[in-house]
Order: sequence, then C-alpha cells, then structure tokens
Amino acid sequence: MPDLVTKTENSGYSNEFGRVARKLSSPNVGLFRQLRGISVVSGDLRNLSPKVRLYVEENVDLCKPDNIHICDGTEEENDNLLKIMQKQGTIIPLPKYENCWLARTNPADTARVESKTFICTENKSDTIPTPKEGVKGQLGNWISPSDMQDAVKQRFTGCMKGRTMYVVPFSMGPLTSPLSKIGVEITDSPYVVASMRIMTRMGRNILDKLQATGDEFVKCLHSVGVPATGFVESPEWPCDPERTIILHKPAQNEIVSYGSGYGGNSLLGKKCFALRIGSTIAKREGWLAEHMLILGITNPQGKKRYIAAAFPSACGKTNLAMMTPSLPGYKIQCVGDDIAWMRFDSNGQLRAINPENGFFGVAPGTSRSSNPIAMDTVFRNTLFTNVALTSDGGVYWEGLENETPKDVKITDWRGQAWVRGQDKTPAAHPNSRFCTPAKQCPIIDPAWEHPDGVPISAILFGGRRPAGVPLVYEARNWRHGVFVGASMRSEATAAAEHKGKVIMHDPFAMRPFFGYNFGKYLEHWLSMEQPSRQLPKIFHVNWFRKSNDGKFLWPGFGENSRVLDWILRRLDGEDCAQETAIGYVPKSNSLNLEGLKESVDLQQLFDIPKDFWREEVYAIEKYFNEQVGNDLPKEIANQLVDVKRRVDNM
Ligand code: OXD
Ligand code: MN
Repeated sequence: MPDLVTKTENSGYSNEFGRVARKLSSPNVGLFRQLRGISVVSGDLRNLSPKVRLYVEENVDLCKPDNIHICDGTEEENDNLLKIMQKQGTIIPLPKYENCWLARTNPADTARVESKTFICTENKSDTIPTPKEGVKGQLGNWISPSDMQDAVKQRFTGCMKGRTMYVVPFSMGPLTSPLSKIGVEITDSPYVVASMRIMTRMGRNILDKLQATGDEFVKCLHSVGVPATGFVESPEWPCDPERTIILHKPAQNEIVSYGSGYGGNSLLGKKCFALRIGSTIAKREGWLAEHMLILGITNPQGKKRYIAAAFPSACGKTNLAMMTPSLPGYKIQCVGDDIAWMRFDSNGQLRAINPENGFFGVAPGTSRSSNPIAMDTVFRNTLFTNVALTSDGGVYWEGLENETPKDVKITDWRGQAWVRGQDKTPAAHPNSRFCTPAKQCPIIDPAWEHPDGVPISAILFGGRRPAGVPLVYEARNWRHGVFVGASMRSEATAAAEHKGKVIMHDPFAMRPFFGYNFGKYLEHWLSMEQPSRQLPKIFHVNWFRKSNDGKFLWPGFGENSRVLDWILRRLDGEDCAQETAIGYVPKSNSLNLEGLKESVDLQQLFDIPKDFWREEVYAIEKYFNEQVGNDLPKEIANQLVDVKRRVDNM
C-alpha cells in the first residue's frame, strides 16, 4: 500500500493550522479507511492528491469530526444524504413533485451576512479603499491575518465533534474549460453537500483531475458551528448566528466560513469563490469575475448575440436570463443567471462562461406570468429553502396566489399554519430560494457548457431605481461605461441583512462581493480597453421606475425584450439614439412598442430631470470622495467632472 499520508513540502498553500498539523503528522498512519484514527465512511483516501490529503488532514486535526465522507457526487450518495437529512428533520419531501425537498432554516439564518464577511490581506488597503476620516467604509470588511487566525481557532477547534466531515471536490465551470477553476469544500452540513452537487460540477472526477495534475485548488472550509454555550437550539438546522463569520484569504486562495448554513454563506463555490476569490484571481490573470447573468438572444432575422448583465441581488437577473420575449420573432436562451467569468480571447473577443451548474434563485415573485421558464425548471430535483408548504405536498410563495388551489392549506416558512388573506406576515421568507439544476432549464443555451465560453457583445448594468433613471441609456464609450458601473445604485432587497427600501450604492452589483480594493478593481476594468480588442457596448437599464402615484411605469418581464431589441439595433449601428447628459437614449419612436397591451408614459419613463441628476451626481461624488478617496482612478474622476458639466448644462 502506498504511503497515503504523503508528506508534502507544501509551498505556503496550507491554512494557518496546517503548520501545526504537519508537525503532528505521522508518516506511517496509512490505513485508507482511517485518517488519524477517524473512520472514512465513504470514499477512498487513495483518490486524494497529496495537496487535498494534506488539506483534509489539517482540518481533521482542527475540527475533530467523528467521521470523514469523501464525496463522489453519485446519485446513490445523494439519496443517502437526503435520507439522513430527512431523518434529522432538515428537509421535508414534496411528494407533489419529482425528487423535490423543502428545507427550513433557523429563523436567525436566512440571508447572506455582509457585516460578518471579511477579506484578509496583510495591508488593509489591499482589501478596501481608505474611507474619509470619520466615515464607515462600505466597500467590504478587512481582517488582519492574525485576527483571522484567532477567529478560526476560536470557532473551529473541535467544532465537528459528533459530526461527519464531508469533503466536496468541485469545479466552477465545465471541467474541460480552460476558464474553469477547482475547489474543495470541507463541510459538516449534508445540506451544503446536496446543494453543492446542484450548484457546481461535483464529484470523483474532480479528485481524479487533481490527482493527475497535482494542481492547486481553492480551499473552502465550512462548518455550521456549535454555539459557544454548546447548546444547539434547533438540531434540524444547526448554526451559530452570534459567531457567524465568512473569511477570505486571497493570497492563499482560501475561504473559511463558520456559523451559517445559508446559501451564499455556505455554498462556498458561489459568492465566496466565484466572486470574491474569483475577482482576485481574475485581477492577477487579466480577466473579469462578475455578478452577471449571461443570455443569448436571437433576433427575428436569426442573428444571435450574447449579453451579460449586472444587477444587484434579488433585482431580476433570473427573470431576465430566462425571459419569454413579448416581441415576435425573438428568442432568448439562458447561459447563467448570477455569475459570469469573462476573458478576452486572442482575437480580442470577450468570452464568458457561467461557472455555476445550477440556479439558486429567489422564489417569491416567480410565477407563470413573471417567469414561466423558471416554473418549468424548478419542480424536479430541486431543494427549496424557506418557501411555504401546501397540504398537497407542494410549495407556495408570494406570487403563486393564482396558481395555488384555494382549498389547500398552507404552512409558512417557519412551520406555522398560515391563512391567505388573513396572516399579515409573508408565507415564504422574502429571501426563500430554489436550488435547481441549470440543465433542466428548457431554454438552456446549447453553448452554455462550451469550454471557450460564449462571445459577449453587450454589458448591461441596472438596479431598482424608482425615480429619475430612464428605462435605458447607452454609455458613450468603454470608460464612460466603467463610470456607469461604478455609479450604480439600487434599492436594498432581502438577499442580505439590510432593512428597508433605502437606495444603496452598489457599484457593478459587486459591493458585497469585491475581493480587493474597489479602486484597483476600477483600474482593472479600465485596463480592458486595448486597441486589439472589440469592446462590448455598455448600457444601463431600469425596469423599476415609478410614477408619482407609486405605480411602475414599465411592465417589465417579457416586455423588456423591447429594450433588448433597441440595444441589439444599437450594436448593429442603427441611428436610433440621441445624446443626453447621461448617455444615449432611444430617439423618439425608436423603441418598438408594437403590440404592447398597456399604454406607457414614455415621457415620464425617459425623463431626465435636471434636479434629480444634480443630486445623483452629487451623491456619486460624495460616495467616491468618502468611500474611494485616493484610490479612485483619475479617469473615473474625469468622467465624473464631464457628467457634472453636462448635467449643469442641461
Ligand atoms: C445571490 C445573491 O444569492 O446575490 O445570488 O445574494
Ligand atoms: Mn447573486
């Protein structure tokens, strides 16, 4: 038998505790069903590359699990995990559908926790720009290496006692794509394993690849945690909200997450890897890791283009990515609904992959009328979280009123009886989700797993802006487009812990996801402009403008195809735009409104009120001054001066 505890020289790729672990490691503990005397209940240590093996060893020493389960990604494994979770009360079967399940979280663990999310670098300024004195920085949280070490030690020491440690090997992006990256998540949550199996390419072949190549991987350590008191309030959803912390160490491609089982906090391939660590890798390697959907759109003449679009969390990325166009002759196909990894190829063409393998979409608001494609996707092989349950074994959420028989009884996301029209609280948590395989989407793009990615012709930025911001405008050029991305603002949603409908700055829809200093991020975007490259055109869209009496001015959803039609015509060079202070808007009558059922007040929809824009530009300037300070690239400061002048001259 080979020496399975292979001592590697480990070139600074271990976590803080690796050093201790290596000292303890004995070269002869080689039983492949045991690791440090702990049973390996599934999988084979011989399939681990030395680097993976070392990573597991270090964390066994730290977390002290009872068992180790090396995941192979098979159906059989998944079935067993589902059984375990059902027995623990973590999930409930939904017999109305095929292989669908409902998880209810601890009510204290329902969203991403931005305030407890940190990036660890030697120098604070590598992580966040220095805010103006007396101002609290909003562009991420920094932690020093020694504080990170303490935080990990305090929380993780022995945290998996009595639990199974799962080793989850996964690829972000198709395994054959040069744009993809590999990670290994160590977790004590079977819910995380089952969700990672949907959201990523997970399983044995990833370990085989690491074994064959000896490659590095992104290290992802996760535990649901045990509260400091040792008392687990709800064993069906263990968590430690008081001490939750999400840590990233870009220099070592390392993520450590403690205390929460929820989505972006625990499925570490998503926000932590694909965006925060991803953006730092992208900076180093010269590409872009962005919070963007990717869609393919074919016009009535049969010409197909791909568009990437950045909207903040819970602002309709999934709806746009799966849109059913109302304009005749158009076809939309979906490549991804949340994250895009984009790189210019040797011909100067920007190409994108969706690093994910599933959709972790917001359920409320999804219905036959808003997103029929999502409805055709999610009722098979899906793990729902915090939606309501119906007495016929199905699910319910706000938005499904017309699709749910009146006689079914509803149990809300907390497990309480809930009566339509009577209970004031929502039946489903506003941030409740479906976690569903992307390949089930009936309009998944044929090229969605193409190793080269898809060519991107346009980039859209957008947000929820009830006032002042027109339905669509086009940036003047790449640099202005970068400024538009940097200036994005949007109403807060339930995706994170923010309360109320305040308008928040959310540059590039990345505010919660930057892996490094935002000023440097802007420089990186500006550096994409090179003579040999065909730069995509950049647009800003706003489906959410309201009239003075609080009604949406634009019907949205499938009608947004009219906006995409105008955008495509701009890409084709059509003279259908007119200049304004903030960019190019459609010339009058150039937006195709043929067949639109409701009347639309174009005047209000495209109005660019001078007072509003003066305030908007002032707010952007204040934000840049207070939050980005000296890290703001000169070019962006120049763009601000230009737009200010144009607004003053309106
Ligand atoms: C998400 C988010 O879950 O952005 O996609 O919060
Ligand atoms: Mn998102």
